[in-house]
Amino acid sequence: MLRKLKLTYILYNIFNKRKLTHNLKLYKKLGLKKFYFSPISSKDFKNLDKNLLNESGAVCNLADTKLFKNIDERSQQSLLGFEQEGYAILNQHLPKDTINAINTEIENLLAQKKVSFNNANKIMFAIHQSNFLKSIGEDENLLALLSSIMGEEVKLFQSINFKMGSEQHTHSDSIHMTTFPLGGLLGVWIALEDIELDNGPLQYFPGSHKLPYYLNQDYNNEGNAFLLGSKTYSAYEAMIEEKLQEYSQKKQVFTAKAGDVLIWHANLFHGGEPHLNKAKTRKSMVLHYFAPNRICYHEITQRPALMG
Ligand SMILES: O=C(O)CCC(=O)C(=O)O
Repeated sequence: MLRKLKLTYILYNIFNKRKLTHNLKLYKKLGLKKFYFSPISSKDFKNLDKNLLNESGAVCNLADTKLFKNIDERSQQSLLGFEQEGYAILNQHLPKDTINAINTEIENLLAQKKVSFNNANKIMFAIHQSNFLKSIGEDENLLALLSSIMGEEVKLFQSINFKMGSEQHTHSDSIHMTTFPLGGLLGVWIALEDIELDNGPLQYFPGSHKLPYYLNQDYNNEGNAFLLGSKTYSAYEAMIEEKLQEYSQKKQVFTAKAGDVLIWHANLFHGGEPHLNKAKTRKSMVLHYFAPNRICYHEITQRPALMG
């Protein structure tokens, strides 16, 4: 019950002021009467003009970025198709020694108990415990490439490390890391070892980013002034499953070599395939980037995002 009370989150937010003030100047521009700790969700934006937040700033053209110029032609073609497909694959982007160093860093952080697996078998925010991991996510060439894809500046928000496949049902990250205007998020998925059909590869649905953004109102989860919506996360997953059928979306599976990278759009449907051979690991790292010129929040719990 406490998890459905908006007050619970408000109290939590009050003690995290430093990480939550980022939305305030944007609320002001939109004329939204909110405090840094107030709940926020798509319901608040229903009659608002997204053009009021149009501070995109100058970013480099994709083809002019250093990273684009230095990758192979297949990866360049994939990047050029991002707008159409909603994803791009950079082949063998990270060298073997970097991959080994990331895996060693995670082992060390686990041994030192600086990070741990949560109940979904994920290590959240290891970038907050390791300057080395943070530097991978904040590599200036990667940031410049991602900003060019977004058409505005992006900032590293979150990391997730996996040792085994997530087996996560298909979803769009826009239900977890939502922005107003919509679309201000990118995911970067890095294979930290070779990943085949039997160790839980990433799955994704090319072109699905062009489907509507499915948010609380689409599965009757808006709640009221005091309570969050009452639906479970599996109700969201069931709705996405229905949409995949309704729009005949075709799945692809990312069997990857260590060092391969897949970048996805904020609304690309994706998830984890079953991890069939548990004798094998599936080491990977996901980095999520927000466009800080947009309001960044979590639609389901209606919480502003904690920007570290
Ligand atoms: O790595 C996976 O299996 C899925 C990851 C994912 O869905 C995510 O980070 O949003």
